[in-house]
Amino acid sequence: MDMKTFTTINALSDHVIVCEIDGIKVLHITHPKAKATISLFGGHLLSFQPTGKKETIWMSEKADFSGKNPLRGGIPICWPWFGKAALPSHGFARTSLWTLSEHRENDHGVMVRLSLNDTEETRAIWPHSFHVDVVFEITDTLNVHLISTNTNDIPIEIGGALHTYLNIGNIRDIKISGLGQKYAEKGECKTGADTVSFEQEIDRIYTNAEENILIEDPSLERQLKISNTGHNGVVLWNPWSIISTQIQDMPDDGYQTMVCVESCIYDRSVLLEPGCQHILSTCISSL
Ligand code: TA6
Repeated sequence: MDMKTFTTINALSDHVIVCEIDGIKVLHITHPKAKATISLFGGHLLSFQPTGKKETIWMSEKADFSGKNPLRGGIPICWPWFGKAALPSHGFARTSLWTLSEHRENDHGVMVRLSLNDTEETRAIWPHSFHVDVVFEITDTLNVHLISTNTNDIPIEIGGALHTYLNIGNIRDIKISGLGQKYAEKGECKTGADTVSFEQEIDRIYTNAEENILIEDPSLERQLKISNTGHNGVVLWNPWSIISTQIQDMPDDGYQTMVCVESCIYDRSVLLEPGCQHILSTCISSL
């Protein structure tokens, strides 16, 4: 991200500074292993760049930092549901203000933990108490863990996604493997090829992905490796040209340099017993 657009507020440590953009507080992390930015609005990672490598994450230059709408790009946190299981679409976590609850650093990198608890506002949308943490480990790889805790005395059903927008050279050139062959698209179950390339909109939930998903990106001369856990599906999304022009906070040609590969719990399929936790994770490395 272009840090010129941010105003520095204060330093929390050698490697973490707090900045502000349009009233939204952002943590800017610079470490010998990597740099990253994380917004407290949405608990949202905006960028991650391992040292000596190109930016991993795609962020829309038209993203709306007013604090009223979800941020387009980065890693939006969809929670406590994915998609239109209820309203608002993708849940309320991505438009909530998270608090910084912990940060630590050593020679390997920086760890940041943000937290979210229920409020009167969230209970009006979803009538449960909860505690959610998102832990970002910024090292030469990026690890993100979304930890949901049921603080009620009844079981609750949760879903969600780490809706990662990856930065790619050109959507027409990439090839993705490791997604498996089985997917659901527009409500239909289908079987596809082992390797996916793009020539139109794709919005699928893969239900049998392998441990490692690989993106071959010849224009950026790299491979991205994504390993997800705690999920029951991997969402693959690129809106392509027509939908891109309909998405207000995305440049018309934005679809050419992004692809979403998401660690997803669809259908609110995690039943959390009282006092129990669930961890949804994604780990992204640039090879
Ligand atoms: O994860 C894919 C998806 O659910 C698509 O269907 C598409 O709508 C996308 O997310 C973006 O959703 P948003 O609400 O952020 O515009």
